[in-house]
Amino acid sequence: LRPLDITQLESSLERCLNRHLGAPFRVMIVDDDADLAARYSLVLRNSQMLVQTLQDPSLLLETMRTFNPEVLLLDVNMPHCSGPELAQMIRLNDEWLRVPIIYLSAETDINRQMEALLKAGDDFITKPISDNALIASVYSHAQRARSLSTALSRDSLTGLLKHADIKEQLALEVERAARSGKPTSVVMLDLDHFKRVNDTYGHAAGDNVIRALANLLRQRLRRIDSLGRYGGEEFVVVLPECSAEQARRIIEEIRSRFSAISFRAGVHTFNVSLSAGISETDGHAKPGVLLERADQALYAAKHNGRNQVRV
Ligand code: GH3
Ligand code: MG
Ligand code: MG
Ligand code: MG
Repeated sequence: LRPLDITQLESSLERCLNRHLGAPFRVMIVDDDADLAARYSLVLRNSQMLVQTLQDPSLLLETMRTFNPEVLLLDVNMPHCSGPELAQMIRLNDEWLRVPIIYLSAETDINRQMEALLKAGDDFITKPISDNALIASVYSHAQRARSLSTALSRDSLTGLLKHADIKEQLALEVERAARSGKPTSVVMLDLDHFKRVNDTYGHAAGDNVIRALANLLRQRLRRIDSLGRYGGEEFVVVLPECSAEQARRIIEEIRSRFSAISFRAGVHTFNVSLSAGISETDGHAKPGVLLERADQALYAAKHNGRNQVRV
C-alpha cells in the first residue's frame, strides 16, 4: 500500500464539487452545541450546499418536513434525547427512508459507536473532523441518496417518471404557472388498439412499441418538459410555458412520426397509432382537474376514430 497523497485527495474532492451540476444538496445538522453546528454549517455552505441547523430536537420532524433534507447530520449526545433515539424515530417514517443519517459525535468508544449504528443510522463521524473529511462524507452520502431517489422514481421499461412522480411534477408546474401567469399544457397519450398489438405480435413486441414512444417523446420534447408513464400504455406529458394550441402542434407532429414507425416482430412488420388529449392551465384549475380535462379530450379522440390529437 502506498501512503495517501493528501494534496491529490483535496484536488479530487474539489473536482467532485465543481463537477456537481444539479441543485445544491440539502443538509440538516442537529446538534445542541450551537457553535459547532454553525461551524459545520459554514464549511458545508462554502461547498455550495444548503444547510439548516437545529438545536432543539423536539422540532426535528417539523423542520425536516419544511426543509426536506437529503442528508441528516445527527449529534449523538444531547440533553433530553439521544441521536440514536431520534434516528430510530425518523426511520419509522417511510417518507424519510431515503435520507442517510450520519452521526457526529465525540464518542470514540467503538462499542458505543456500533450500538448507535445498529439502532439506526448509516455512518459515524468522530469529532473533531477535518473540513475536507466532513465535506467528502456528506457529499458522497448526498450523491448516492440522490441517484437512488432518481432511479426509484424512473419507470424501468421507459426511463420516464412513474405515475406518482409525474403527478407530483404536474402539481409543481401548475403552481409555477399560477405564479408566472404563463400557460402550461397537460397531455394524455394512449396507444390505439394496443391489446390487439400484444395479442397479434406478443408482449415483447408490445414492450418495444412502448419504449419507442418514450424515446420519441424524449427526442422531440424540451428539457423543461416532464414525461411520465402514467399507466401501462398511457403517458402524461407536462409542457410548461406552452399553450394548448402550441402543444397540439407539437403532439400532432409526434403522433404523425410515431404512426410512421415500422415495427418488426419475426417476419411481420406493423404500425401503431396513438391518440392524445390536451388541457391548458387557466390560472386556478387544480392538477387533478387538468388531468381530467386531458382525459376527456383523449376520450373524444378515441371516440372519433383514434390516431388523432384533441384539445
Ligand atoms: P384503445 O385504443 O381504446 O386504447 O384500445 P386498447 O386495446 O389500447 O385498450 P386499453 O388501453 O384498455 O388496453 C391497454 C392494453 O395495454 C392492455 C394491456 O395488455 C396492454 N399493456 C399495458 N401495459 C403493458 C406493458 O407494459 N407492456 C405491454 N406489452 N402491454 C401492456
Ligand atoms: Mg451534544
Ligand atoms: Mg390503449
Ligand atoms: Mg389505456
